[in-house]
Amino acid sequence: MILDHLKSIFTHFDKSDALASYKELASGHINDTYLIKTENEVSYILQRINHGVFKDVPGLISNKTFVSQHLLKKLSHLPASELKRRVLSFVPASTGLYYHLDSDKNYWNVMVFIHDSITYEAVTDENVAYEGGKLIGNFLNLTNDFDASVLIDVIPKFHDMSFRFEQFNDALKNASTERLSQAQNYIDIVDDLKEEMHIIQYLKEAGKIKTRVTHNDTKISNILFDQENKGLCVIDTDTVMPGIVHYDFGDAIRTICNTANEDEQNLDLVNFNITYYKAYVKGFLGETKNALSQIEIDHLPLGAKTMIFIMALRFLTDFLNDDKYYKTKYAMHNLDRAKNQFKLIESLTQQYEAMTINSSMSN
Ligand code: GN1
Ligand code: MG
Repeated sequence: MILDHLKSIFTHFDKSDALASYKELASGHINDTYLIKTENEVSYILQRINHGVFKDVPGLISNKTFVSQHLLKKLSHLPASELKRRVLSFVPASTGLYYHLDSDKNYWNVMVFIHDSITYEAVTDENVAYEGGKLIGNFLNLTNDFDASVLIDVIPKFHDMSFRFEQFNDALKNASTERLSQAQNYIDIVDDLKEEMHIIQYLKEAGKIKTRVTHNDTKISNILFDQENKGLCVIDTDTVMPGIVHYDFGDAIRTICNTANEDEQNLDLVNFNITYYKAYVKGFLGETKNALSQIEIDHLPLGAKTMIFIMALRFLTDFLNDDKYYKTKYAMHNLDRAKNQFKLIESLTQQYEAMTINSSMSN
């Protein structure tokens, strides 16, 4: 029984209290996440990290605890009650480590739950898009002087386009004929976009785009808002590592400007919301514009398109691989996710000119 198992895991984190109830939070695609409540009525997030995906879990845990420590220092002017809501706080196990390794070789970690916070799977309010941009921009600012050399590459080449194409090409070779034919139209789209989707990577490799500390999973469901819809805290810092601004800008746009959820099957509902894009850009550049070079700013729209594409490509690759990587709820789930992302690219492309960043967008 899950309850008994979670109870026993929790004893390794707090011996003076006990887990009383749990609720699974099923929005993540990789880890198992539970909101738990203890007998003393304290709420925590208890998480089992997928060590098939994350090969060095202790390294991942030290990355995210380092990031929290850095943010705590940067925000130390805030009152303690506010600080607790702005920075993820990890609970050490009785060993002193910030994880527990169970007898099945599973890694668990615990975070303090941030009360009175809201998350979204899709945005329905322009102000939420603006606040999201502000918070992601602020995260990049706050981590700008963070010593990236203490971070491990949790997933090497995570957003490297050539690497994702290699995986896609391997999947094409090994896929079943049935899945290949179901995916054919989308395989053709991938080919058509291939060159354009490498532009940002080439600029990075040529040293024209700076490497920074980035979050790498800035989807809307990883942004906590307070009851007034002000951005509160960026969560899920599992993938924090060196990267470029376009990853974080783009992955947030991917989810904030999609008029539907990431796995919506009715593609008529999936469109790129340019109003939310402009609101997000305003919030984002308000925080970051002095830290970004002109070439970085000029390529933000392409960064958005590239990040949507990379997710489409990864979902399609996993579909061809018979769903080995992402959690799926039904047979066509990964293909539906890929179709959704390709539809979003199509809608974005129709409005691409209006996405060009100009000075009036940031104020
Ligand atoms: C995965 O597990 P989750 O939901 O935090 C994935 C991200 C994708 C996202 C798509 C380690 O994140 O890269 O953007 O799904 N994380 C990993 O929703 O692959
Ligand atoms: Mg994540």
